[in-house]
Amino acid sequence: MITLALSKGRIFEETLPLLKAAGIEVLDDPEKSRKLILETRDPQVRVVLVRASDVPTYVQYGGADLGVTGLDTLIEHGIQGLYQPLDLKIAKCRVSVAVRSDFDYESAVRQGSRLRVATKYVAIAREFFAAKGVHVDLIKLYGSMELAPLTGLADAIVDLVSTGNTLKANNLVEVERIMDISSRLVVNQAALKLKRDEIRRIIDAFEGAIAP
Ligand code: PRT
Ligand code: MG
Repeated sequence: MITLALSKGRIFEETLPLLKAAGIEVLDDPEKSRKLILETRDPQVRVVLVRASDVPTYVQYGGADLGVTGLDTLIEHGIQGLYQPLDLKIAKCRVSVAVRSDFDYESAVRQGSRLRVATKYVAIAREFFAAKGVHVDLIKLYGSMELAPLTGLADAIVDLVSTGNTLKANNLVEVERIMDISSRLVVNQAALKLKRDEIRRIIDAFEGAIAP
């Protein structure tokens, strides 16, 4: 039996075509069912639904053999014990720095001011500002980062942006692009040895179905 960890929402939706190409059609709709273990057309493959930020943990410790996770989540979790054979080129976005439109980020940086930065992505933010030589106090949040500059909790946020509509709706502007993000296939290293042929078949089918 092969277990694949996915999160509900955009990763599940955007992984479906890749699964189909691998002959692994999922038989339940996670938006309609409360099941956390989903059967697929292939009796040897099941899908488990976990929080997006738990996918690397499931795969690292063997709760799942494979998983699909955003590069953002993967970097924050750390890559130990995870084989990353494929960039699936789905759920694309970027990690950016954003501030209130009336905050002069450039001069704050130029003057060497200490910045308060709220984010869910503390590892990515720490590394980015350290490389720039900007001193920051990082405030860890778990969601609704956009609210932090509006309430005075922080000067800036580090968050995911795709269309930019969320920033615009909250009177925030993107002032730096830190990195481009897409989702990655991650594989448990022990499973790759023990179930080599089955896992290789899935990797190859996914690879053949990735958008150019
Ligand atoms: O909700 P939960 O805490 O369980 O997990 P999650 O929020 O990490 O899950 P989910 O499904 O929202 O995101 C899973 C992955 O999708 C992320 O780790 C990214 O790799 C990827 N992804 C791609 C995105 C986006 N695009 C995206 N736009 N994840 C989140 N967003 C959010 C962003 O945080 C911001 O609030 O959408 C908003 C911005 O969108 P725009 O289009 O208005 O710019
Ligand atoms: Mg979310």
